[in-house]
Amino acid sequence: MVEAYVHDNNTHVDCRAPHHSGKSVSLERLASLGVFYRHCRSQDEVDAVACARHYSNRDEVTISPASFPSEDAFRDKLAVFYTEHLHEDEEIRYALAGEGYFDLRDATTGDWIRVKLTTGDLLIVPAGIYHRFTVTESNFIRAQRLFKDEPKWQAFNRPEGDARPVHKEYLASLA
Ligand code: KMT
Ligand code: NI
Repeated sequence: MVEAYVHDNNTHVDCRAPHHSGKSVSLERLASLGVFYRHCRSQDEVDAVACARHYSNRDEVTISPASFPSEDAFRDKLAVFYTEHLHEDEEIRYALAGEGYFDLRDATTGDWIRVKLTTGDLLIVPAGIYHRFTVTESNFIRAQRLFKDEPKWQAFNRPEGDARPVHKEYLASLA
């Protein structure tokens, strides 16, 4: 079962720690934010989700100290991923190995909802939602990133993202 819970917002502790507040979050609450989780036992299952949602592109990424030229480069990348941001396209993330945390901002309550992805976990992140990412204390994840069209890497940090039409549309979809 996927682990999803409210983040404790403790900024004195490294982002890779669990930050469990003690409040767990249901798949229904995730779905109400437009975030969908499922476990896929095979690549075929991932492909079926991607096909049904008209995805046409994907790549693979490894995030660990060993996959960067230096410890500083690794830290810099983590800092970028962990900065609250949004994208203009829906994206799927699928954990091939290792583990990571996706934090999704609940726009209604302001909570950060943390979802732990381990091998075989797939997450659908809607366009326009504020989020951030980190590896866990294991410092390693290999993941597939699936895109609807050409990869749109551009990230709009908060608060610049507030003005993007995609964010307004996302908020309207919650109402
Ligand atoms: C994102 O959109 O923040 C990411 O894709 C993070 C890295 S993917 C494991
Ligand atoms: Ni992102």
